[in-house]
Amino acid sequence: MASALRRLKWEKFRFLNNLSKRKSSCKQNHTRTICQRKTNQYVCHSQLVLCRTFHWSPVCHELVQFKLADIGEGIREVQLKEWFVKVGDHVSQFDSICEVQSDKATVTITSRYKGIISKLYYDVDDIALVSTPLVDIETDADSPGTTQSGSSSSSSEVSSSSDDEHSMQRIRGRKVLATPAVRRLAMENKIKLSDVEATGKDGRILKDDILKYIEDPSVGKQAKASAPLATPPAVTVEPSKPTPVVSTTPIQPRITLPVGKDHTEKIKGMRKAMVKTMTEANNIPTFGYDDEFDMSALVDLRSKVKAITDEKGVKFSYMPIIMKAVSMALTEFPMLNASVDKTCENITYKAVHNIGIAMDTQDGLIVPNVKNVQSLSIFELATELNRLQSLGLAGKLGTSDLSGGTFSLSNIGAIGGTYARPVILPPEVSIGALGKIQTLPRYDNHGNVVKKHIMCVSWSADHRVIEGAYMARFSNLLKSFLENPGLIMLYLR
Ligand code: CAO
Repeated sequence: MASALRRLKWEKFRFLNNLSKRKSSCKQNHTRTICQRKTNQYVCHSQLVLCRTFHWSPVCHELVQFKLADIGEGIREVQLKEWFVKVGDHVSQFDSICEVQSDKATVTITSRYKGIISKLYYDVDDIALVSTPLVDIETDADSPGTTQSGSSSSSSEVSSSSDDEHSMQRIRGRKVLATPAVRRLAMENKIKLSDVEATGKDGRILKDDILKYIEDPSVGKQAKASAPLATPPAVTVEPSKPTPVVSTTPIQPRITLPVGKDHTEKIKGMRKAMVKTMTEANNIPTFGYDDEFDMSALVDLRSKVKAITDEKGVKFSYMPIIMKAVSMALTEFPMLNASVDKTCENITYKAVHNIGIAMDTQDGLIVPNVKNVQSLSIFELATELNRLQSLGLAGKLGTSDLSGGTFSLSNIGAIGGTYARPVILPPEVSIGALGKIQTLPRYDNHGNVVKKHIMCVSWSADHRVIEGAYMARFSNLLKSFLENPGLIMLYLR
């Protein structure tokens, strides 16, 4: 009996000795006793670490409040979806405790302590807030979470900003997969997860990977350099929306290709003429008007006529028909085939229709014109257009072909595009741009969706002398000609 009493006193002495060591290891610099005996519990108030002793024993079980760590992506609360443990269960480090769901991700929370679950703080479907306790764990004496850093510093599960850094790390654009406990282990050892080679399922970084990296950091990097990129993405953390990665530094090219030097040259030739004309054009108050024409009938007609003109060696595009129709419409709207003087005091209605065609050549934009379109047949127009086009491409157009225009067309659709904003060629007062003829769905008169060949036409006119309504009426008449090529035959002189 006396020896049993002596043994009990000895155990009490050892326990108090341990307690004083614990006090001195508290990192909060408390000057007074912070772990004090209180209804057979020892409480470190600042860290919420409960050291419970139910009997005088050399083994000190700590009751740790395991808090919901910051799981990144700005998540502040989660819904508890499933518990994997119940009160009384023994858990080891990295064992799954529960699954939580945020509006962005489903996350499995794992234990960072070894011990017995003594309390669950939430029911399934409850909302748990980040930084609040999830479970209490009565830790084993050899629990890694407590022995590694000491009881006074190990209890808080709330991630700091450096935790965030760990939880959001990415490898080559992919999110690093690791449980919060593994992230914390990495953080405590100041290891970047992106430097560690992952050997877990779906590229997950395991505790062993971190430990291996601690032993030999060079292994992780070398392995990573040769690691295949095709590792499948996250399973445990499944972001419903990709998080944009915004770089704050400009991209530096990995390969420096030889770059030429800037060089300056004189603007001359056709381009010099363009500078002068377009600068002058910019002084004209211009309005724009757009419409779409159904070219289906014309596409059909051209395909039939083309075989005949091909036999005669004449390339037959849509332009000769469009030019003829434009000329017929200009006859009804002569103000568009006119010119004004520099001060816009006089307008001259032109007797002939010399229709300029904007041409894209190596030397730049040129606008030769087909003279007397009103008097030429469509086949003659095609022949004349062929001549101007071949001379233009050869850079051999003469002054007579390039001067005397009364109205202009720009078939930008021959290159591509739907709309353009053509610029008037002074002293002319209007110009039209033709978009690409595209196959598009449209409604017919019976409300059925049908396949149509649609071309958008954009007009520009000098608003000092042309009203919008005038231009719209002209456009409507032209539209009726092009949509019903039979009408061209009817009015052709
Ligand atoms: N939509 C669909 N196809 C078109 C088209 C259009 N708007 N315009 C021409 N095409 C077709 C032609 O029918 C021809 O088809 P095929 O090979 O089946 O016969 C093919 O495209 C080539 O036509 P093209 O360009 O040789 O002949 P064109 O008479 O239609 O046009 C020209 C001649 C000089 C207007 C044109 O070649 C050109 O240079 N356009 C560019 C104009 C330009 O640069 N404008 C911008 C001015 S502002 O900077």
